[in-house]
This record gives sequence, structure tokens and C-alpha cells, in this order.
Amino acid sequence: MAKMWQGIVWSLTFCLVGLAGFGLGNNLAGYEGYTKYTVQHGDESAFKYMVDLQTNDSELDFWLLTRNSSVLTVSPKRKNQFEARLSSLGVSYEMQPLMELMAALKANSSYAEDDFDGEYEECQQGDCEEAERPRRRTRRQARGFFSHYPRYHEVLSFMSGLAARYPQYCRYESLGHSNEGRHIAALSISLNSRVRPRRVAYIQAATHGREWITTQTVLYLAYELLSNLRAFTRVLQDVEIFLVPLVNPDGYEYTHTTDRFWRKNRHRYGGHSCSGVDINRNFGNHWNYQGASQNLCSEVYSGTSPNSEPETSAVVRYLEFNRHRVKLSLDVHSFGKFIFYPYGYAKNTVPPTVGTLRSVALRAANQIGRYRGTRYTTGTSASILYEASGSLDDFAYGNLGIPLSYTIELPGDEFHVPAHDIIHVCKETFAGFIEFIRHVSLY
Ligand code: 0X9
Ligand code: ZN
Repeated sequence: MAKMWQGIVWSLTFCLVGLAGFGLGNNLAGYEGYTKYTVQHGDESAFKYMVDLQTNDSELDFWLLTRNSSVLTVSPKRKNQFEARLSSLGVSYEMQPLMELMAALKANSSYAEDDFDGEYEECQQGDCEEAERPRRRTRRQARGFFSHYPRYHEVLSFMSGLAARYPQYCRYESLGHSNEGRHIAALSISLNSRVRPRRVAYIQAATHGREWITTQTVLYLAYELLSNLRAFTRVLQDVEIFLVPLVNPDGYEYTHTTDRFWRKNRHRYGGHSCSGVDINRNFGNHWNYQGASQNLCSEVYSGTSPNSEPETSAVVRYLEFNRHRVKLSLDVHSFGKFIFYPYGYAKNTVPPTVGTLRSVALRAANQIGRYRGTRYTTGTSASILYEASGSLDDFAYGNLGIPLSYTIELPGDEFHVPAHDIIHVCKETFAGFIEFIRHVSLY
């Protein structure tokens, strides 16, 4: 009887979580019975086992994997086998039903700020209530925008809205199309949009569909820069800021409509049930060398060849064309509070300018911490996480010679930063972005 009630309660929770959201469709269907594990690795052998699972076992999905611990979800099919293996490795772990976690997150996601009405336009004098000045209303609307996770179309209208409002400083572009034909949209911000500055700071986000907070931080950077341009004239001296907030628009949309934890793009292979390429394993630096897989069901499937994906080649085309101007390439991911610099493809590979890479990373981490004490760890991803090749950071530095090349992993204990915290993550990360951009003018 008790079991039956438990079942009913869980089904209800599941329906509520599913229907209420993290998207309009039921993007949690299929996750019933899944368990989230947080594992503390005792030694190197447990870590190695986890790396092997991450690369080769598609029933397991790693949210975070470091040398010391992992966070992953496991399907009901694999649960017993996985726990038996953990016991034999003698490691300690905690577990939580995934749907319970999602219900708790949902309960935490109240929209305390003003609601966003889907439109983001400055109100003209006269349309606004008398007591409300246009600037203040715009700010209020923006707060609404940064207290939820926008869909692809909202992101694009926010971007084109900024370009329309600040035509002298901002251009809206498309770098190309995704597998499913969506725009890979970009914003160029500079002090004079008719003149090409000598240097470019390139920042991209949402290479992995489920990392929603990343897009918001990049849009916030655009918004904040444009609304206070005068305060940033020094930073922007001869520097163009080029932003791609949704590198993987298909994967991003899919996480809203169908599968909240989708990571890859949406490349479909006729005759196969698995789909998608990990765009961050598809770049042409040590492609498919380590931490990547040729099994197309793997979360780290590297594609058929370097640049095989339209999303990758759109980014590569832009960066190659502008390679002498681009001085910073910053790839925004989540989660873990890390700033990584090259190389990530193998351990103990030290780039010639590691001193500079490290000191700029530390300065950015320091600036982020000033907002509310958030502490980042800096280093190479191969030494802090795992060895993984074919990522943008290594390609930008190693193949294109872009001197400042980083991956930043934003805060969070999972991919869903609560709605009320989005604005704070945006604000603290903004300080880090500005610090990175400040260093561009030294090249
Ligand atoms: O594995 C990744 O692609 C990144 N982490 S995530 O959890 N967001 O998937 C880290 C990439 C770090 N860079 C290299 N390995 N080169
Ligand atoms: Zn990522």
C-alpha cells in the first residue's frame, strides 16, 4: 500500500514538474526512474573508471567529472550494476531520484522579478506611464528578461532589438545555419559600427544545449555594455566585441521541448536511433584523440571528421577569417566554477605562454569574486577535469594563434540555476568578461 502511494506521489510530482515547465513541452519525459549520483573518487582508479564510462557508456550521463568527484545520472537499467561497481571500488557516494531534484528546483524557481512579456523594446516618450522614464522601464523589462530562460526566438528578438536600438554601436549578424536550419546569430559591439576595430574579443555560449545560464550571461554582457557604453569607452578602444550566445540553437531548443539534459547538436543519422555530435569535440585540434568517441550514441561523439558540423564550421569560418584580429576566444559553459586555458587534449602539455594565460585567468576569477565571493578554480581542463580533445579552446590557441583562449564553467550544482539567481550569475560573470576583454588591448 505504502509503495502504491509512493508511486502515485511520484507520478504526480513527475506530471507537475513536466507540465509546469523548464520549457513548454515535457522535457523530462523519459527520465522517470533515473538517479543522480554524486561520487567522491577515492583514488586514480575510480577516476579512470568514470572517464571510461563517460566516453563509452551512453546509459550514464556525466554532468560534471573532475579528478576528485563526479555528478552523473544513471538510467534505471544500469542502476544496480553501477552501484555494485561503486562498492567494489570502495568509493563513497550520495544519490537522489532525478525527478525529486527537478521538483525541488521547480519549487525554487519563482519569478520574483517583473515578468517578461516577450517583447524587449524601449518604450517611446509618451507610450510610457508619466512617472516612469523610458530608461527605467527598459531596465525593468531587462530584469524580467534575466529572470527566466528564453527560447531561441526570444533570444533572437532580444539581440535584434539591441541592434535596432543602438545602430551606431551594434550589428546583428548570422554566422550561418545549424543542422535544423536555425540561425547562428551574433552581435558585434564597438564604439563605431561603421569602422572595423583592430582587435576582436570573441565570446560564445551554449555549445552544449543544456547549459542555459551561459546564453543569459552573454546576452547580459551585450545589454550592460550597450546601456552604459560611456563607462566602457576605454575597454572598447579599438576593440570589437563579437558575441555568439547560442552556438547550438537546435540542441538548446531540444532541451526546452523534449529533453532537458540534451548536450550535443541535433545531427540525425538515417537508420540510427542515436543522434547528435558534441560540438566541443568536433574542432580540428587533436580531433578524436582523447575524451571523445566515435560511437554516435556517446555524449562526446566527435562527428565524422573535424568541422563536420555546420555549427562548428560557422564558428571556424568566422575565427579563421578574423584570425589576426581575434585576441580573445572565450567559450562559456556550465557548470563547476572553473576557468580553463589550453591545453585540454592531454595532461602535462604546457603552452608556451602559460604564464600569461594563467595570470589573466586569475585576474578574471578575482574580479568575479568581488561581486559576492564566488570562488573559481583556474588551470588546464586536462589536469582539473579529464583529457578531452577537439574543443574550441585548444583549436583557437593551437591552430589559430589566438593568444587568450579560455573555457569558463559557470556556477551551479546542476544545469538549472534558479530563476532568481540568473541575474546574479550574470552580474558576477560580467565582471570577469570585462577583465578578459581589458587584456585584449595589450595585443
Ligand atoms: O567537456 C567539455 O566540453 C567542457 N566541459 S562541459 O562540462 N561543459 O562539457 C570542458 C572543455 C575544456 N576544454 C578542453 N578539454 N579542451
Ligand atoms: Zn559544456
